[in-house]
Amino acid sequence: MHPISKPDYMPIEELRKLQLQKLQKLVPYEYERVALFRRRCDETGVKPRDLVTLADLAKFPFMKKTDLRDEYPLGLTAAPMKEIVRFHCSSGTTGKPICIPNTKGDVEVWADATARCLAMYGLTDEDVLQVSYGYGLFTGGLGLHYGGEKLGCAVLPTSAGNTEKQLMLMRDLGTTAIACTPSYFLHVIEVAKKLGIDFRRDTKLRHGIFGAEPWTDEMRAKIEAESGVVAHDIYGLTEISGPGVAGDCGCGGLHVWEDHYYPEIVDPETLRPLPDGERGELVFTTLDRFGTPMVRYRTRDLTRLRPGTCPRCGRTMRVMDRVSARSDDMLIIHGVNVFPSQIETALLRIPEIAPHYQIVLTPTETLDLFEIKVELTPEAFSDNIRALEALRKRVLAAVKQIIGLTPKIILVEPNSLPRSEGKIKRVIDNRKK
Ligand code: DLL
Repeated sequence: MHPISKPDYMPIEELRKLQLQKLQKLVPYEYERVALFRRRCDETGVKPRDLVTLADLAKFPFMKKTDLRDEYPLGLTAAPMKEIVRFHCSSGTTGKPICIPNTKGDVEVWADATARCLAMYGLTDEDVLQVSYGYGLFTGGLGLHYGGEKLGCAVLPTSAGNTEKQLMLMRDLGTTAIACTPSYFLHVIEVAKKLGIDFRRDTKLRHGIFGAEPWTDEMRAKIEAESGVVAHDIYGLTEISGPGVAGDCGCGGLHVWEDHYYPEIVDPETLRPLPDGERGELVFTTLDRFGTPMVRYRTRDLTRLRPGTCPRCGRTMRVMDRVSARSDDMLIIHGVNVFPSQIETALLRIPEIAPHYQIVLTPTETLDLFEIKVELTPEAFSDNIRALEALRKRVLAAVKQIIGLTPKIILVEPNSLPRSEGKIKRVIDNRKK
């Protein structure tokens, strides 16, 4: 075991005690310094001293993304500017950005969390880690960079894009692990194929560290089969630090580093806390962040915390299911709730379909038009109309079986849909315009 992983196995009672101690420091700190939080607590009639047990956290008010937007740029900042060493911002999909100032300690804690993920995936100081997440206001690049350096990896900070050069450096410098969005890695695979590069034969690449967007188990299987890497999941969000809040040990879920980030699951409608095992909205309280501390931040991500200790690795930090959906990603189509990940699951079970698709919704005078553009693999692409029509019907049946609706399936040529360097946009909802 790498020394960095030691806290992962902390006995549960010790962990709960530590969490309470940290909360009893964090909550008064936030109350004293962040006016919005103080006002909300006062309106709710709760005081920091009411936090006597971990269960008391449920008495405190929530924070959400609109609070960060409303308080932009620095309304939720708790530390003086001389203690701030870095800003990260996230634009989100609409409107004003959010801005998260980090102290030196915040950056160190975040690097610790990310390094622990990397160690859990099996990386060591022998690894060459190519960081192909974007560097800049987005947390992906710098987050993995600091985590990789903390573990002692040789970090190659390529950022996203310029894929041919990425592949050259990967070969020349012996990259063993790449960190990027799963959708960008799909593009890296394609470009490698075009250049005649076989990852297994021509590179030392063994690990992919993928996150920042939902990706299904079917996508994971496809990536692993095509590239030979082990595809690891990494989760996080700017408001809570960035990548590394949780990672997977191979058990199919993600361990949350609970000594730094305290997770809760709440019912997204009633906002009541739910017990481990039940699915709902993930909420985090940061235990060690002082630049922009968060008490009960609503992530909008839907998942559940698995009860008990991980049977695969014995880490005591709770496992959450992979995040396949955000509550605000849900599409209401013809009155039915549909998550894009359900469509991805259906499509990727069909071998002739490449992992590239786009969901397009357009208003009409009657029912909204619901189309799915689906890219064919080069092998499946042909001018045999009958074969293509049969394939289209199979795709439609697979999608219909999962979502219960009948979209218009449009098979498109290989390489015709947009590719991404960062988070991919798979839904074009013209109804919102
Ligand atoms: O995406 C941080 C990150 C960078 C995570 C690199 C992993 C790797 P934001 O841009 O603030 O931060 O977006 C956070 O992205 O609330 C989820 O909805 C989604 N997300 C992040 N990781 C995953 C994942 C970064 N592994 C939002 N699976 C989160 C599914 C993810 N969704």
